[in-house]
Amino acid sequence: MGYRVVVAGATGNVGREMLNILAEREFPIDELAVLASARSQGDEIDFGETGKKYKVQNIEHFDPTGWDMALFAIGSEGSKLHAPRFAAAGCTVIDNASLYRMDPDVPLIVPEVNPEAIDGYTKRNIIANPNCSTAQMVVALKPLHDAAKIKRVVVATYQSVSGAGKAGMDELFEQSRNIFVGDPATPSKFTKQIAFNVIPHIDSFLDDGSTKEEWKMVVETKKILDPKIKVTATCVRVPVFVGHSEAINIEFEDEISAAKAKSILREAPGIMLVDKHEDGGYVTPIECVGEYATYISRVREDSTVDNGLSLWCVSDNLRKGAALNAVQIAELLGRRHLKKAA
Ligand code: 2RA
Repeated sequence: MGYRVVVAGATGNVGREMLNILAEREFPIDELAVLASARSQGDEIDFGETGKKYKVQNIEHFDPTGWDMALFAIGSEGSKLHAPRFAAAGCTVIDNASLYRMDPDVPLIVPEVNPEAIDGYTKRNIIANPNCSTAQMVVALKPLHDAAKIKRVVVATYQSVSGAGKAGMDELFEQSRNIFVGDPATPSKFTKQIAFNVIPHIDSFLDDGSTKEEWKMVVETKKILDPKIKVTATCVRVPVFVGHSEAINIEFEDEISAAKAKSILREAPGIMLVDKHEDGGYVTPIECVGEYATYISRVREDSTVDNGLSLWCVSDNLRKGAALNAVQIAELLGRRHLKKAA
């Protein structure tokens, strides 16, 4: 006996990965509904590599009554319109948008970090999935925080264009091709040329000069891991198709050596430590595509502060940063709260 599951936004980068991962992990599904906007209604979509195909239904006309859970990847505007309607009909919404993340009545969950917080979902029947750059960082920070208490984090991100959706990927592809054939590389989705360039700007600017993407890393880390941790972030878009990278510097209350940190990370859930002091003895975004793990490399002591460490962290932003984490939340919800499947 399984669940009646909805995937909304199924034609986008994250929605497709949600379907792939539900199939790969053999999530117990009795019935699946695949939704998107009116534009995609009637399109056929693959359910991972199961060979099954589903017709896309228009979310506007879908009645969520009797459905157990809905994985949403439809952006904040879509979530605002539809999440309350699904939740009120008894269908638990696992939402990838930023809209509800900081709502005190909505748990913000990374299953390796704060699984117990999911119990609060009954207040609104909505569970939020964190921002991609936060998700992989808190997976890396959690076991180290448990060991030596983190005081402060300084992070610089190197975020792939798939974080900006299919349009971002198309823009990198087209600009690269145009540059090779001598055509203009005009920006449209991004604010400057992204091919052969980097852009220190993701999401909108805030009054203090930071960006919303940077703010998300600060407030979401506090909500998921510990409100006492100070975080300062610089978020940068780079010409990589899939896979976000982060250079993370951490200051701890207690002493922790690089060797100790590595032995902790080696055992930690969701983490793969690849850290050899030789050419290529670290992970780059290309190698993390299609994988579940958050990869950690370059763990070293930072002698410029007391109890400091620096490390490199890479993960598939469409998977751990979005779809995989959402499916892991669905699994957690099933285990802890829904009685049907094992
Ligand atoms: C990005 N944070 O990479 C977004 C995706 N969630 O732009």
